[in-house]
Amino acid sequence: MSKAFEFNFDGLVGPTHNYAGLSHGNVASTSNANLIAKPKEAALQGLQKMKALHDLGLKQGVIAPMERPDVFTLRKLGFTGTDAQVIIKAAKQAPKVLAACSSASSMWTANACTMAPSSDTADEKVHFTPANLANKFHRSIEHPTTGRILKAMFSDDKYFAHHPALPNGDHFGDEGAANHTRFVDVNSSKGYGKKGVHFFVYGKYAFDASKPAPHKFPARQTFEASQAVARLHGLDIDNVVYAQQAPSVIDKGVFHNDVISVGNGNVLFAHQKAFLNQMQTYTDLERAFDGEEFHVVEVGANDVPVEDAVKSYLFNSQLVTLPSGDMVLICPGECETITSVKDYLDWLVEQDTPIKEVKIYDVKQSMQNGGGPACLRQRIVLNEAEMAAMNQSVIMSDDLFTSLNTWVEKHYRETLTEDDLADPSLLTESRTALDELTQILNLGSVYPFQRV
Ligand code: SUG
Repeated sequence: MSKAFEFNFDGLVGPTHNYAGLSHGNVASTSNANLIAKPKEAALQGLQKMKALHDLGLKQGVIAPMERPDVFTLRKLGFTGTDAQVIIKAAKQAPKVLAACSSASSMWTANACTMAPSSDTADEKVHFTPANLANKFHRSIEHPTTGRILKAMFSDDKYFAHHPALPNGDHFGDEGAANHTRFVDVNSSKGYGKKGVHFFVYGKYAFDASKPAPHKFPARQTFEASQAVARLHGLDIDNVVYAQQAPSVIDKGVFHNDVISVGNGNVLFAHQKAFLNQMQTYTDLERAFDGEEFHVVEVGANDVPVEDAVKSYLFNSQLVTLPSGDMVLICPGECETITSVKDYLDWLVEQDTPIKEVKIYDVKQSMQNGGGPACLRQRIVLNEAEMAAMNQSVIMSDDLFTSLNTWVEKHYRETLTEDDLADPSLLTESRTALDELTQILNLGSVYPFQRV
């Protein structure tokens, strides 16, 4: 098999980016509710990060946002009339429902799906399962369009297998790659294309109430959902490790595992309090790695308290391997302003660990809703044949970067508040922008308004 590469597919921030306090358990989302959002700045910040990683020699792509406000969902909830009337009525009768149907939350593409590379699956195809995001209404309405966008990016069924999202409801709550990491020895001749270890982290058991679970905030990912995704993707059970997130850290605001740990290649970078059975988790990963070198870089609670990890999003950094073979941690700006984290990072790069460098990017607009650099990207591993077979228009390049910047400048508002969501012209603006975007990215008619 040919060499495989890891892409980061970042979510393009949609034109309705706003702060509506929709995510109970996500401290940034609830504490920044009603802040004035800057959609244009948010989208440009995201594009800058994509371009920076592209310029580092990494493979970078882009995932289109959702159609918002979602009048189709509002109609299912009983709002009638023209599209404008639906929005005006929803704004009057149920403003929080309108806000949920207007969220630009699909920008956090770590939650778009879970994927498995062809090296790891029984039928040797690349598998995708969009996440049902069942725990949050505003996110649970993403997966049908996400599934269509993924199919428009990876359409050739000789190489790509697409599953529908898991059945909806709390029992099979699935948050996608935010709770899934694939480990692999990238130094082999196959690069990311060697058979990897799939690490699924869940917050609770759905069918066994006697097991530990958080008390204050919801556990979004269930053990049963993780198992279902592993089954659907045809993974070899010897190459799958499950671990439970510590309920105590979920109750401190760690709503996804990617807020407390991140992995890449043969390295796990994790907080000391991340997992319910921390030592067992490390042992299980080492065993699945089958005697090959595996590194755990653990951050002690005395160095970085969980609260500082949540505020800084230290673990929502992207851990990437540069073409030189060195690993770099791509951190959000907030890691520089929280003293314990800054001191830790200054110390880390002086140590003998696989993490050689730290780079800081400003994604503050996303951070204020609880989304750091790692939330904004979905990792997709493809070999050369699969890369040739995919939609080439979604791959980042100097030209695409220029087109997308021009597109954002043309269509996006400078500011947006929750009250502005009542304005029906936001729908027209958003659809005009997305119609043009589907042409830039060669996606076809993926949006509901393009399919009526
Ligand atoms: O699902 N925030 C998102 C943040 C997702 C972060 N993703 C990862 N950790 N992978 C969420 O809670 C806030 C929207 C609002 O309140 O307006 C929101 O949906």
